[in-house]
Amino acid sequence: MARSLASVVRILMSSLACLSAVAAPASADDRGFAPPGDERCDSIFLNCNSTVQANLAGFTSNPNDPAFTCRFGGAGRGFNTAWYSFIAQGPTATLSTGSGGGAATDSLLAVYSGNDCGIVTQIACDDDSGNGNLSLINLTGLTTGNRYYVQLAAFSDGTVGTYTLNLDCRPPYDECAGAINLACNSAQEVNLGITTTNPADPIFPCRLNPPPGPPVPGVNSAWLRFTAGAPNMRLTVLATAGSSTPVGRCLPS
Ligand SMILES: [Ca+2]
Ligand SMILES: [Ca+2]
Repeated sequence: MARSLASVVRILMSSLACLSAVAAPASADDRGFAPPGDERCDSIFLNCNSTVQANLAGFTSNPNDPAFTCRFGGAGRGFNTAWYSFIAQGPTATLSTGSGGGAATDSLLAVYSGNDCGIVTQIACDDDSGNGNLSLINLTGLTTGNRYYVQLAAFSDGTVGTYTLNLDCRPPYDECAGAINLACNSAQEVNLGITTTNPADPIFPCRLNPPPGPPVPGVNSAWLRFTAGAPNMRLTVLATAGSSTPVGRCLPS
């Protein structure tokens, strides 16, 4: 099909999002019982595309916790460390902390690889890349299906409080601004199992048997873009289990 330069192609298939919620950890009590998530091997599972609240006052500091290598002023342990883990859905993910108010103004965040909780390797660490002194990590190079551990702590005793921790697993191509390039005569795999539905996406006017009611966009849209390599082009979609592979071909005019 003929398109102008730098046309953007939108691909649609149906799939399920991974939106869900995780309960906040229980607080430690005065008898010293460790709450879930207080230690790495008892980490709280963090669902993709979810936000949890961590009241660090309910967690304890363990001298055996690994130091935050990124800590402002030099490597060191944080205060009241909480541990989370997640399963990578793709090569990228973003972790960010927010403040629940009060003293919670300065977090530390680190990520470790290692499916065995006893053998972990730090792959990322951040102190202040978020708002103010909050933490933000853009992860790349993750292995789909592998477990990663997240270490959250307060920077100081005076910043122990309630933080939010968000895990965003959406791939960049989930939105038009992150469309991946589909070169002429090539194929790109997009995984519609990890994209999400944006209600602001344009609708497909060509859709067969649309549901009753106002028009709605397709489910779990992914975005690709191409630069026209010839006046006539053909776009096809090949489906594989859980994924689809758009193929762009430049045809002789
Ligand atoms: Ca702890
Ligand atoms: Ca910080």
